Amino acid sequence: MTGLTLALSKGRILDESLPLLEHVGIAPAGDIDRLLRVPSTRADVSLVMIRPADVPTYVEHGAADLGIVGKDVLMEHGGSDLYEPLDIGIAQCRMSVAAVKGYVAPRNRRLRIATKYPEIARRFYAARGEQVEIIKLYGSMELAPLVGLADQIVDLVATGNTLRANGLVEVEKICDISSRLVVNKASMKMKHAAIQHLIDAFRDADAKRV
Ligand code: PRT
Ligand code: MG
Repeated sequence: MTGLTLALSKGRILDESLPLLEHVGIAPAGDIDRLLRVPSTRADVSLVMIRPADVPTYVEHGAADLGIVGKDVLMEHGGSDLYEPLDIGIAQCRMSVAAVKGYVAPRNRRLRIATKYPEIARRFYAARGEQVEIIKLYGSMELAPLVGLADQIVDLVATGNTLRANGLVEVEKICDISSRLVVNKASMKMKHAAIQHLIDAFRDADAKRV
């Protein structure tokens, strides 16, 4: 039997992954709040719980055969050393530029952009020929324009409540974001039948979910 290791993104993606996994016949068989490695109710599938930003690395290196991760993380990670066969449609949001309501762009200096996604931001502004200064943050981007750290932020928006609550407005959407199934390239060859079966099951589960 070919065993498969599936990497799950901890946090909000995990919350939305579990019901989908159940449709696929996979449930954790252990305490996912404490254990980093958990067997599943399917003898051929084991689970590893990982910080979202680390999922592409685990899958690229074959430490996990498959993973579930946000498109934002994949775009920021860059490269194409893994397959991305399926949009599983969970944890939907969008990547947007936001600024203080009524904000006017400075004329005498470069725009300052605060973000957890420097690569996505760099590509976005470069594509429109704007030279900007990018300030890398690890969270609470919404604060940066309020205290003069940045002119704009590049961040995820779902309901827009966080922006509104902080007096910010969405200036422009960069792209839509959802979670993806990713697969290690060697595993796709070596364990093709088992992985294809799982991809099909996820596709079915997503179709039935609505
Ligand atoms: O928190 P930690 O550093 O451990 O990891 P993480 O932030 O990467 O994990 P987590 O659990 O926050 O999950 C992030 C993943 O969920 C992202 O990679 C996205 O793919 C997905 N996702 C979907 C979101 C949102 N929706 C979302 N709304 N991630 C973050 N947000 C945040 C956003 O950054 C902003 O602060 O929620 C706020 C906006 O939400 P609204 O509804 O107020 O607009
Ligand atoms: Mg978070």
